[in-house]
Amino acid sequence: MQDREREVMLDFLRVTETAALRAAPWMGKGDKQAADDAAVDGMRGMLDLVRVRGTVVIGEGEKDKAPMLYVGEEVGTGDGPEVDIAVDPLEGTRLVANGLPNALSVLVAAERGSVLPVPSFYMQKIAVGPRAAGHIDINAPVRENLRVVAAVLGKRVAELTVVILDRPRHARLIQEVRELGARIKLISDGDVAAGIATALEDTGVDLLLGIGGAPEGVLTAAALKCLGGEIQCKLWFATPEEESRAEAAGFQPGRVYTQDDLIRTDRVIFAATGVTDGDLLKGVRYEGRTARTHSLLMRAHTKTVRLIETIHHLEHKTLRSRRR
Ligand code: VTB
Ligand code: MG
Ligand code: MG
Repeated sequence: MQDREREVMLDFLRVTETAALRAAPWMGKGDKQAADDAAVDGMRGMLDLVRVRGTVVIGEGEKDKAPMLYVGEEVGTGDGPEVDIAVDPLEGTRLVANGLPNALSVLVAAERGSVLPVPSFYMQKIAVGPRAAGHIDINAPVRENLRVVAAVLGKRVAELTVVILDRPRHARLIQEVRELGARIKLISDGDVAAGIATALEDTGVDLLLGIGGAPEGVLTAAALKCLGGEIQCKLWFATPEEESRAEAAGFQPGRVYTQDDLIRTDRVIFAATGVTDGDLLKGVRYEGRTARTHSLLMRAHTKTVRLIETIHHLEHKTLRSRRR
């Protein structure tokens, strides 16, 4: 994709901004499906305007189950660089439905063939920011990872903050981290935001631990490549059936995937826009007839991190749609 990246980056930002603006009115309405549909529709509509030959490799699922942004769908104007597109139009649908923090719209674009096309399995994950990168080991005991991360961050284990998805599958992990004395932030959803938060100053988040979505792992990997953090993931199966399906698709259970296995290039762009207020980004705010968005736009090649605040004049704007 070389330096065409510089030209298309802002267009990708428009894509996540539009998805966030479309999802935002659904905050607190208790309808996660409607929030998700709005984000998907806005994202898909806006992608039509980006000058790339894009193929969705991580999206809303299989073609027969998703009307838009399904795996294999071609997006973009059809000229320009060939790219893999990985998206979560609304990462944290339930967060929006309940008005809870850290819902994001996320898009990753990378050189064609570089994004691991992992289906919607689960992955066990450990993620940290730049200072602790190179020091973690997903196969080591939790105790060891906490000890090492605390040491490189110049803290005591008791001063670490670990984010864990609040799920029954994490009962033992939570107990273990508590026994080791670290602080925990239990989240109902949104481990992409949590993974990224480990790599940004001022979020108060040191580590992400636990099992979340595999597609979310790939999106987090792209962000951490840009930020110099590290993520290690292993596929995790809820059922033996899932395990055989993964093996049939060529995935090796037990294999450790790092950010460089999930995204095999540094030609990658990451864009995210906040939907609800969160650790990294503020959510969509309305002021009169304008809406304000906060986004993160970055690429791994130069590692430039842009925090972009945008004022949208809603009456001068059609929040693009695919449906009409
Ligand atoms: C995970 C997590 C996501 O949904 O996929 C979670 O990675 C779903 O987990 O960040 P369960 O199946 O246990 O509910 C999110 O929290 C939001 O998409
Ligand atoms: Mg989604
Ligand atoms: Mg998600």
